[in-house]
Amino acid sequence: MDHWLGIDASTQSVSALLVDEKGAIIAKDSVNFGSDLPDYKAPQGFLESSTPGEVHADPLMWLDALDLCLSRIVAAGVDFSNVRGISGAGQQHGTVYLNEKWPNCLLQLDSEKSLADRIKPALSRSTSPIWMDVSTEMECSEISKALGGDIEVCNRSGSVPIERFSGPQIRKFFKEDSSAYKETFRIHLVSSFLASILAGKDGPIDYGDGAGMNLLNLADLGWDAELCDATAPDLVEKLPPCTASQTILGTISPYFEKKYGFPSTAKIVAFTGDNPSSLIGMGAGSPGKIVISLGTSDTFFAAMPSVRTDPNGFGHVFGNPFGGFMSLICFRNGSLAREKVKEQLGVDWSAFDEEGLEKTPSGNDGNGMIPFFGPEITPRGDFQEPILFGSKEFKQNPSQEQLVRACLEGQFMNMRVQTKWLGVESEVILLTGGASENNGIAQTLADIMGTAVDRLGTSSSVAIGATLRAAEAINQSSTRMQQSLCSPISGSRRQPRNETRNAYNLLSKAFKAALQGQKSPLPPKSSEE
Ligand code: ADP
Ligand code: XUL
Repeated sequence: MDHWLGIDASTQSVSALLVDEKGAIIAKDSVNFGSDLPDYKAPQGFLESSTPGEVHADPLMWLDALDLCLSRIVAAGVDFSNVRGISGAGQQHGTVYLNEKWPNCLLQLDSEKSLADRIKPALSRSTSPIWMDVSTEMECSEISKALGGDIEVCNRSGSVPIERFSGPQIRKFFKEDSSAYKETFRIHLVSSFLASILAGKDGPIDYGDGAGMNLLNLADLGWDAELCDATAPDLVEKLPPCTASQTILGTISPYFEKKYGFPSTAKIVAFTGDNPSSLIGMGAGSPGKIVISLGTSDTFFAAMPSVRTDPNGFGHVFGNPFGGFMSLICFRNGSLAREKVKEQLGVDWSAFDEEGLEKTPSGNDGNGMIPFFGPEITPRGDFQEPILFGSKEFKQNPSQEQLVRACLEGQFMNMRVQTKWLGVESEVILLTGGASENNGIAQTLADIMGTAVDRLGTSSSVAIGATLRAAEAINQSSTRMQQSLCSPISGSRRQPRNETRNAYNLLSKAFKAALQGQKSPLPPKSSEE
C-alpha cells in the first residue's frame, strides 16, 4: 500500500503525519521547539529581541526539528519504505538567506553530520524574520510610494504592503546589512527551504506561499519586476523560480534514504504555506466551501474561482494549491472580543449558546455593536472599545443578553460585509477553532451568512493538506483519502433559518451605516493575531 508523508513546519513545532492511500493515519509526531530543542532558547519558536517589533527564528532549529521528528517516528518502529511522496507546509512569510555554498551543501548532505551542521556554512544571515515580525513599517511605505500607492501593490500582488510579508522584510535586510545582502545567493521561504532540503537540490517557491511576499504578480504568476526593484537590488536573481504548487521537485535526497529508510524513489512535491495547505486539508480546495476558523482571531478562507483583490486592501490573496486562488481574511477581534464580553458581563459560554441567545430575537430589534475592543485589521482601524448603535434605550442601558447577541451578530455581520468582494457563492461553511463547538455561535453564523455550517473535527489540517497534495500531484487522486481525513463531524450541520433573513438584511444596512459613521483612525495593518 502507498504511504504519504506530510510535514507541517509551524511557528512552535515541526510535525509529521504518515497516512496510507485509504487515509488511515499510520504515524504522527511533533517536535516542539521550546520543550524538545531548549538549546535554541526559543520557547515559543522565536528568539528574544531587543529591537521592538523584530521577531526572528534560527533556521537551523527547523532542520534539527525535522531530523528529530523523523528519527522519533523511526524509533517508534514505523517503516518509511512504502512512502511514495512527501509534501509539506511552512509558516508563511518567513525568509531564509543563503550564500553561494547552498547548492553544494545540499548535494553533500550525508548521515555523518546532521542537516543543521551541513547547512550552517550556507547561511548568509544567521536568523530568519518570521510572520510575527512587525518592524518594517518604513519599508512598507517605501515600497508603496515606489509603486504609486498601497492599492497598486494590492492589485499586483494580492495584498497591500504588509510588515510581516517577505518583500518588506527583505528590503529591511538590504538596508541594514547591504554586504550580507550582496553575499546572498538565494532567498527562500520556510516552505521552499525545507522542500529543497528534502529533495537535496535548490527548489522553487510555490504560488500559494509566493503570494505572501508582496513580490508575485498574480496576473502573470511571475516575480513582478517593479515590486522586486522597489524592494532590493538584483532581487529577481536571488529568488528561486515560482511554480505551481503541485510541481514534483524530484526524488528524495540520499540523506533521508540512508538515515531514515525512505525508498530512493520517494518524490518530493513543492511545499506551500500553512494557510493554503490548511485549505486543502479541510477539504475546501475547490470553490463553494468556505472555511471559518474561530480561534484567538477569526479567519475566513475560501478557494476563489478567479483572481480578484480586496478593493479596500484588507484581505489577502494567495495561490490555491489545487489551482486558482484563495483568500485569507483575518479578523483580529475574534475570540479575544467574545472573551471580553464574557468577562465584563460575568457570564459563561452558555450565554452565547442556544438557550442564552433565545432570550433575544435574531437581529436584536435593530440594536447592534461594532465589536472591536482593540485595533482591527478588517476593517483597518485603531479601535479602542465597542460602539453600540440602535435605540436610545439600548445604547444607554443594554441588557446582558442584548450585549452577548450584539457582539456575535456584529462579528459575523462584519464578516459578511467584508467578504462580499470575493464574489464566492458558498454551498457550505466549514467551521473550526475553539469557539466552533458552541451551537449558538454556529447557528448565528449560519443565519447571518445564509449558509449551512458544518463542524470540522480535525486539528492537523496543515499536515493533512500536505499528504493530500502529495497524493494528488503524484497519483492524480486523493479522493479516498479526503473522504476519511476531511469529513465534517457527523450530525453537526446547522442550517440557516429562513425566518431570520429579513432581520439580518436590516441589520446589515444598520451595521454598514454605523461603521461608516466612524472616523477612520490610524490604520494598523501588521499583526494578524
Ligand atoms: P488558537 O488556535 O488561536 O489558539 P483556538 O482555536 O484553540 O485558538 O480557540 C481558543 C478559543 O476558543 C478560546 O480562547 C475561547 O475563547 C474559545 N472557546 C472555547 N470554548 C468555547 C465555547 N464553548 N464557546 C465559545 N468560545 C469558546
Ligand atoms: C498568514 C500568517 C500566519 C502564518 C503563520 O498571513 O501570517 O497565519 O502563516 O501561521
